[in-house]
Amino acid sequence: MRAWWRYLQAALALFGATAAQADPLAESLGEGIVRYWADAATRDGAPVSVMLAEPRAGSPLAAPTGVVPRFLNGNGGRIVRLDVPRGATLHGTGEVGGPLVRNGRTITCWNTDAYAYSSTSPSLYQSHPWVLAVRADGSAFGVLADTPERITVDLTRDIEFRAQGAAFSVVVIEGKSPLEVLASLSQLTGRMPLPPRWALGFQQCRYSYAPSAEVERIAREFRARALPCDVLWMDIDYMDRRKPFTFDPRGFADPRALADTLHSRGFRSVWILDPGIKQQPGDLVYEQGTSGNHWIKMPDGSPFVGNVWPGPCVFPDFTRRATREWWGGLTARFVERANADGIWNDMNEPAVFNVEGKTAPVTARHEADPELGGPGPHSRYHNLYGQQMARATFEGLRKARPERRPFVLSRANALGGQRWAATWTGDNRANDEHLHMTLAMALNLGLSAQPFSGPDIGGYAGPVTGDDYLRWLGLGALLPFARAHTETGNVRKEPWSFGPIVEGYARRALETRYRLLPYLYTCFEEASRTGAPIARPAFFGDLARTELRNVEHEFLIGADLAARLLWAEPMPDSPSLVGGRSGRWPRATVVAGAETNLLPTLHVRAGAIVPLGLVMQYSDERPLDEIELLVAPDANGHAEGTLYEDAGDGYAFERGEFKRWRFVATTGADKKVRVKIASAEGSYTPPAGRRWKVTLLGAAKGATSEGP
Ligand code: NBV
Repeated sequence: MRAWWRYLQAALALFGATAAQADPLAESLGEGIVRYWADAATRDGAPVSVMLAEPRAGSPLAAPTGVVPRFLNGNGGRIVRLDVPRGATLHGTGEVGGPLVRNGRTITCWNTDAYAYSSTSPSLYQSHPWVLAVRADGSAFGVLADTPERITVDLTRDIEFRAQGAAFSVVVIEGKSPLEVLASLSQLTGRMPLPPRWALGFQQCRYSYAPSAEVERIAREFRARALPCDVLWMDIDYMDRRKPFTFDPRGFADPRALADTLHSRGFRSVWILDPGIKQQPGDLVYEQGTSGNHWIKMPDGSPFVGNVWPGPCVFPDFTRRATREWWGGLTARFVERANADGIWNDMNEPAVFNVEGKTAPVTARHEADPELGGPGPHSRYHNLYGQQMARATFEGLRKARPERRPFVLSRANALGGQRWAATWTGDNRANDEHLHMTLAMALNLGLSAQPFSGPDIGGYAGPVTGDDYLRWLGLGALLPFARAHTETGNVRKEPWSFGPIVEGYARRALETRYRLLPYLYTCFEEASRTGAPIARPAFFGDLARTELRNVEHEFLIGADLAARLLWAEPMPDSPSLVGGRSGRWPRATVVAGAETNLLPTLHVRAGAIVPLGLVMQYSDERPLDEIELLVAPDANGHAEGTLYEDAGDGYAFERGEFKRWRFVATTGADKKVRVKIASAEGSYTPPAGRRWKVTLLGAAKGATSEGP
């Protein structure tokens, strides 16, 4: 052995690590995607990959990636390190508190019930062992540690993964831009399916609206006050003694009648279902689960029992297909009884009360199918528990109602779980720290393959002032998942709870979302097809301007619309994508009367056309017979834009029943802006009498225009 090698080994040993080998084994998973293993023996002995949507055999490598992982062994664990190029900013890492730029941060992927967490909590509800690095020149690479097990992602010096469990590979994705890397990531891990259009509407929740008369009262208030809203949520108090799949015989005696009333007023309903099933001999679900061998077991073969809402509970082993099918069937019968429109999976880390670690013991046993790696301990399957529960729920709904798109919200999840559920950022606090980090959290989820997320608008824990409520709502109403929620016993947080002035602005914030729905739906469709995030960091708007990398007071919705949170600007002259006099992001007024520093301003990219709909009280209140095209011509008088539309639910769009309109605007020598339909792909028939209205922005404001 050469002397320098021995010195290196000795030096590494001092830090508790030893070099395993200089050149890892590399195999291609597609263009610019390389899977690295410590060596062939590790690869051959490693458990099956579960972070990728499909098992993939590697093929011989064409070109290595710009960064190559180094596999080290130390202190009985596994360490993988990658260099971070100078000036690169790091993002992603899934659901994490704190800033958008993750350089210097450390997190541990271990799904945790993190009530009232903080910006430095090491583990929240979801696991995404994934880092997106954006180099100073705007090119990007991503690094995925392909393991569901507990793993620490340490970005304090470079990119370092540390884990104790089974061997895993590291997948590196190269791209000319972050969007290109995210396209490959979603190709590997799966994409969010196109949700039903109503799920893009505003949603109101509380722990809990109960009894059913209270739910109806909330529905009436929304409509009487002309506050747009699509969905009301049922939290655990609708249940009979908090047992999943039951209804409180007094408060929710006739859930179907409630759903009918809600539907007649244009509301959908989403109902919560937790995984813990009360250990109660004679109880139908408990008996079925026991005879079907559906519970997670202890090493001695007895079911694992943990305390949650209903008391001592057993927990379905969602790593088994048979158990997922059983649960999917229970869920399907439940939505039939309640005529429910969507399902909310909560407590699925799984959360367990009054035990160390607040979850099942790592030694508990799962009878996982070979597809997930076969029977194994909870230490392997913990981070997949919520994901597989969401999968069971989604697949159950899909099977029971093949003509409807399922809507599932899941608190716990893992990379890849975007295929089955949307998410929210858990039990946040109604304080400044959370108000400020909410955007970064939603953005980093979007940079981790989960485009469909948002916070508890108004904050889950603690009271909120009217002004802060408006800050939450203005921001939240522009994020992909827009639901207000708060905990039991907290102050009321409906939009009318803070007096008429706040209510007036709240109405404007909600109307803004509804005006944006056609554009938002276009962004959702793009996300479902390409993996592009819906909410994007401001720096996506200009990758060359590295000073934008940590801008958290502005963000993009798709590529063409930017929002600016005036209240979040760190200093008056902080770096800004939309500010300055360049006119590159002219301001758009989407709803009149929304002028307050508490609500975001909106800006359209010069060169873009953004389609707007009409203000509605719920997303399908009336046909979209008028579309307003916000046209912001660039310096050459040119602009382009897209609108995607379809029936809003069902799967006819997969058979071509959609319409993808492409608009092009040009400016003539007469200064007139002419907007034309450049193409109209698909066979969906838009509402009869569709009108197009053109509104010019920026320098073109006031010029004459001609619509399509
Ligand atoms: O089901 C009650 C709550 C729910 O409102 C919240 O959104 C979840 O994050 N749930 C947690 C369980 C109890 C938390 C204290």
